[in-house]
Amino acid sequence: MDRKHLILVGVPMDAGKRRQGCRMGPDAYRVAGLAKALADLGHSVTDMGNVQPDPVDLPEHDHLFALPECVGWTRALARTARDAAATGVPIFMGGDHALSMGTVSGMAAHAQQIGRPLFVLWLDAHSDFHTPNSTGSGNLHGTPVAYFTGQPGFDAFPALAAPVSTDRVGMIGLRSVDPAERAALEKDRAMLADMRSIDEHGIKAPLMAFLDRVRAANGILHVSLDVDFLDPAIAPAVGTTVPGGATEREAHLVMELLHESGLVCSLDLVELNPFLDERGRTAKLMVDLAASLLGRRIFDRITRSF
Ligand code: HAR
Ligand code: MN
Ligand code: MN
Ligand code: MN
Repeated sequence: MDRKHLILVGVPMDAGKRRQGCRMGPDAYRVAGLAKALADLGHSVTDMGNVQPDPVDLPEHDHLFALPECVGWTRALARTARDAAATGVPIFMGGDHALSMGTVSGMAAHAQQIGRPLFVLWLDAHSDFHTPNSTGSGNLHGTPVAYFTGQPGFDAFPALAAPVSTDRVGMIGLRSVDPAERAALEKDRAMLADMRSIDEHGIKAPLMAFLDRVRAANGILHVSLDVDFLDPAIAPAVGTTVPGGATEREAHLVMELLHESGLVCSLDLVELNPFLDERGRTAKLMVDLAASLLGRRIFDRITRSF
């Protein structure tokens, strides 16, 4: 089997929105046994502990929640991602989704260094495509895709070493997109698969189409998995539940297909709020999904056509 060096990075970030609790995410993944589940697959696993945000000398903003702290996290995480990617496959244990401003921009810098384009698969109920100018909530976890694709309005944040153009972004699981995000997405070229289209065509079709694009461009793929991609009935531990999400079987299928693609270079596990969990079930499900992405089979296959 394809043995990888996996680097677990704790990101106790809670600054991307007002509702608190995601800072407990990294320890919930540790308690749920993420490192052992991945090591049992034959990978080498290092937990590098938790990252902290860089100190930033910026005033608080009157609309954007915790702007200086988010800028500090973005700086620290971009550096951490770029450095970790040089030696292995980083797995970012969040933390809220604003952490992807740093992880994706750092992975894009790594991709540029090795001369391959970075693609991003966004598994989420939300498109997180607001800019600081369009966000109604002022919560920066609703903005990371706009940042790392180079949309305007992010002057307080680090300049991007390598923007990820929107035609290298695929979103699967959409069912809560604000009007301003929709207007911006309609003008742009990201591949979008909402839950209605998944109901009609299945989840495999858009994923394989996107993976074909990555392969054709000799790209590498960062996967950003938001807990609310999943249906809240199976994954209650998230502050922004939206009914009608992916089922457990759909989510495992996505992970197994991603494993088989061999294209994944890095992974975010985001928006887990352990304060809202039921006896750790959401943390455990996220660990199981990460294990599927890294090669675990739930059982040995025995299908024969009839
Ligand atoms: N679009 C809404 C906003 O900007 C909700 C964003 C929620 N984002 C996440 N991550 N939970 O996907 O506030
Ligand atoms: Mn593999
Ligand atoms: Mn999100
Ligand atoms: Mn979401």
